[in-house]
Amino acid sequence: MALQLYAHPFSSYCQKVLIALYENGTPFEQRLVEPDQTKTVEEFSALWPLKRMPLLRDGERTVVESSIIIEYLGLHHPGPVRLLPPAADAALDVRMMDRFFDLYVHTPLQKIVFDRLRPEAERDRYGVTEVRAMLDTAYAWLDQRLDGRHWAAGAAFSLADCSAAPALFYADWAHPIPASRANLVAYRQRLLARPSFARAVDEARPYRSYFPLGAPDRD
Ligand SMILES: N[C@@H](CCC(=O)N[C@@H](CS)C(=O)NCC(=O)O)C(=O)O
Repeated sequence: MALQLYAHPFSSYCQKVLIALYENGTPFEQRLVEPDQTKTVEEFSALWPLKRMPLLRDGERTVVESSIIIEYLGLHHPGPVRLLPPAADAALDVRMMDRFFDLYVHTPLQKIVFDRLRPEAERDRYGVTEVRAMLDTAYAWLDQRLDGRHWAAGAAFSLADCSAAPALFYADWAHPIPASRANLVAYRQRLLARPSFARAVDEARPYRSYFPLGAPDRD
């Protein structure tokens, strides 16, 4: 039975896993989680009451959390591209950068986006100011980290880059990366040029109107 991915093409955490699947040409069936797909939404909610995409089904096994799904794919459905290095110490660096992108780029980005979806009177201006400051700090740290590096951790494209690509893509829309952070700007461009991510970005194009802050007219 084919792997099934409950996901939406515009969702950044889903794109993180799509990149891993596309890197290895792993066959899977996408189950589109959209409000009008009621049967799929019901299945998804029953499988994972927390209702956070993506969710992978492998036969009777359910795997959640994007980083865990990518590690699971590497263990159970490996392909030519290893997204975690075999050496445990090198893998730690990849996992650290994966955590960095999720916690200090992706999480603040989501706060800005979800805040915009609230009724105006319920918005959290203080919280949004705080996470914008966190993004500024994260951008500054990443710019230094990326000095002389091609990918986020080690020499090869990894789980950390799967995490970075959609997080930086949308973070730059919500809170632009200053041109002065040249290493980070160049890294975001390298990610956009990676065929696996370019494909995910293309598949998400029809949904750009979903971006609550208004998508800019660029990638
Ligand atoms: N930590 C989770 C985060 C997943 C997540 O936040 N997914 C978002 C889409 S990008 C979601 O399902 N949002 C639905 C909602 O907030 O109701 C992961 O890594 O998979």
